[in-house]
Amino acid sequence: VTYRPLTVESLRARLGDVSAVAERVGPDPGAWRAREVGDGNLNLVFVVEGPSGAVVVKQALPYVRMVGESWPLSARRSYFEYHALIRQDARDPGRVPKVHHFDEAQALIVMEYLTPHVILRRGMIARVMHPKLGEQLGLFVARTAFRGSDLSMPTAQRKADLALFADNVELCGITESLVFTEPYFAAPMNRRTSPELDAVAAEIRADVELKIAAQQLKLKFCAHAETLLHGDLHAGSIMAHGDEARVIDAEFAVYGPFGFDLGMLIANFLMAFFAQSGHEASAGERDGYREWILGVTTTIGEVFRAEFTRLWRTERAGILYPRALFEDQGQHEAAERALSELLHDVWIDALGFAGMEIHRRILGLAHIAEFELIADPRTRSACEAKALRLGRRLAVERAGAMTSADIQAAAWRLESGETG
Ligand code: SR1
Ligand code: MG
Repeated sequence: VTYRPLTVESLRARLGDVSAVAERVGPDPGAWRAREVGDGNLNLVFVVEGPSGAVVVKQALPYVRMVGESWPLSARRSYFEYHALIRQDARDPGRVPKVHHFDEAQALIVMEYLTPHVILRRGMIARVMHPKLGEQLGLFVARTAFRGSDLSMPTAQRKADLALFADNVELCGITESLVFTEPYFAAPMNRRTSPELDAVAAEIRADVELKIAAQQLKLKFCAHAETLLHGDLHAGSIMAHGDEARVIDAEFAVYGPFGFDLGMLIANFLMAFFAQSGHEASAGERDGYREWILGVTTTIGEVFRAEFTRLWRTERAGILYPRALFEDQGQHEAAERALSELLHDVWIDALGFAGMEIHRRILGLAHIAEFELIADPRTRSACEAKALRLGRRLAVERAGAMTSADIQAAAWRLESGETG
């Protein structure tokens, strides 16, 4: 069947005989109500509701939605998203939406409707706190990282997955260009939201240390196929309600370095921290919320470390760091040392990737609502400039392995107006 994009009008006729939808929404498509709710950069997303319940239908378009048909993009990304979702659900059960149905030819996935969950970005603009957010995200990143790697998987299966996701060339290419390259030269698609940032952007483009760091990190991203990444784990890829967080939008999935998802995630909280002054009625009003955001970054790092450690001790069945070399010879301390050295390297990478993510969200094509919705350009660019400074430090000084406490202190110093 030829691929055709769905519309609100055509959806009932086209999905009426899909039992996975009828079972959850109701047997009579005439009673279904559909609305398009996609506000991301790439896809169509429909909520379909009926007498029995609701589902989400996500369909990939053959182009980049935020740019238009002038930027073709294979709808096959839906295939990678489907395969990533089922793996993530197996590795951290319940953290991603349940897949009800996948139609490869139509590049569409019918999945669980998360309600009343809200995209985390929106929540962080509205000052919403989620008590278990850091814990749940730390667990997700640790479990998917460990269980998608040669630390855990049978190696033939890991290699088959490596091959499967290696085909996700186009989305991977977006990350390679948009995250690691374009922010560091005058790329045609780059955007800055106010001329106040021109000087900082020029400084960044001329910054040799930073550009070398960016390419070192790009090399890691391209060539260190350590685990199956979510690949786009930002605050728009998380939905939350109360004490439940869910991770969505896995279409950028690819094998890459352990620290990539962790770094991207932490960067998004740091940016939300710096955006707060653009959303508060009076200076300092949101200090408690700022504390909460930074606390989440610390929790993510701590929980990641603790869970990765637990899995190292209990699930290390893959070809890497085999027990035969350590525990089976009574060398338990050596296994712990190997773990701690690995975690050190992962953290350093994560710091670097966090720096890249911050830069590209301010200087590149794809920006974030936390900054974009700050109406006053001077306030907005002041927030962005602080984030850019921290981003540079994270990337260039990553080998110094700043701790979460160091990052918090640096963020507060920048927030209070220090520039050094
Ligand atoms: C052209 S796509 C731009 C960005 O949107 C996605 O969510 C990814 O973050 C990508 O880099
Ligand atoms: Mg997305």
